[in-house]
Amino acid sequence: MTSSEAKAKAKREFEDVFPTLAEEFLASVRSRSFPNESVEWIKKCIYHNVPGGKMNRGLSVIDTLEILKDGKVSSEELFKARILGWCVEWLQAFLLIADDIMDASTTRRGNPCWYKMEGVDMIAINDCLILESALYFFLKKYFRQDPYYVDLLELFHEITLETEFGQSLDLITAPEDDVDLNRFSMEKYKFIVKYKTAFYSFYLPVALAMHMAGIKEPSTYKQALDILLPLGEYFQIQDDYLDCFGLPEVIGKIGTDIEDNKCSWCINQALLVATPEQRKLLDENYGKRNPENVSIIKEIYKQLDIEGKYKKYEEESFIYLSELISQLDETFLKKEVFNSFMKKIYKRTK
Ligand code: DMA
Ligand code: MG
Ligand code: MG
Ligand code: MG
Repeated sequence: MTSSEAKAKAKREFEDVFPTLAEEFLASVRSRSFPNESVEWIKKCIYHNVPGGKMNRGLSVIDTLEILKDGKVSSEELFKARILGWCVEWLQAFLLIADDIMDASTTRRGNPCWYKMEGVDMIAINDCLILESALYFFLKKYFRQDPYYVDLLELFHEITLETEFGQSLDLITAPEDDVDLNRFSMEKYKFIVKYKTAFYSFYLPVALAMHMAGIKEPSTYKQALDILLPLGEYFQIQDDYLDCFGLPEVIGKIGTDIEDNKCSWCINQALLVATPEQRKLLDENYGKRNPENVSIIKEIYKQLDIEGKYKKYEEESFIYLSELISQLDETFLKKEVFNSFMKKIYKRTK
């Protein structure tokens, strides 16, 4: 089997677990004698929001466990790693439903955002909370008897909180109808993305696998964090670049960062080099919903070669992150955990 066939197989086996989880959760709704309309609504919400992504986060739990245990993973452990992988994907579905409402987005994964679906609207707020709660239902069902159950609970709770703090700063730095580009800086940017993205997308999947692998030393988790947070920053910079320069049919979503007045990597880079005239245009046109204002911002990004700056940043990041990984002490961890993550995201276009 070639490595891409092996990858496809691992993905298929991961996906195969999903209907079981969805069914178990729906059965728990039925067991409360809820009318069928409730079950059908929640089912539709689950199938619209949980599967269908790239599943990098979920698959990373399994990949990490296999690397940490040198491939000596029993079929029961593999199954449990897949459950944890899906818990990350359910968490992500919860975060994305809320994120799309708050960012006034229209599409996600090539479909309308959940709150944009016929008859959904603000019911989506409660729906996303249900998806969040579902992951604790799965943790209880499959991990209640394990010595690391409390560690998993604490980890999910803590990482969710870090993400919510990050989303909070992301949003208050981008008020509607109050554009003030002086609020932005690369320092603030890095702070936002560490919290809103890096913890849940990078540290969480690896830390889950580490718990399953029986790793206990807090210093080992710290070692992982010190590499995964910079990797997460790189990932969100890619996301910001793609928001503006990616193809909607490839990334599956239509960018909104300029309209939303977001403290994005692109605007921060532009602010570093804009002439006073360009700065004036940025001030006058950023954070507006009108497509004409947006195209003026994109024109300045073009003049300032933000794309070129991004390509350079991407090359430099790869070197920096590879160096960081190469320095890792492998007593309790393995460089391959991080290199495999890097491979999943380097030069991604979606
Ligand atoms: C995403 O930031 C962060 C979370 C916690 C979902 P974003 O709004 O840039 O994400 P996207 O571009 O996918 O809407
Ligand atoms: Mg968003
Ligand atoms: Mg957002
Ligand atoms: Mg984005």
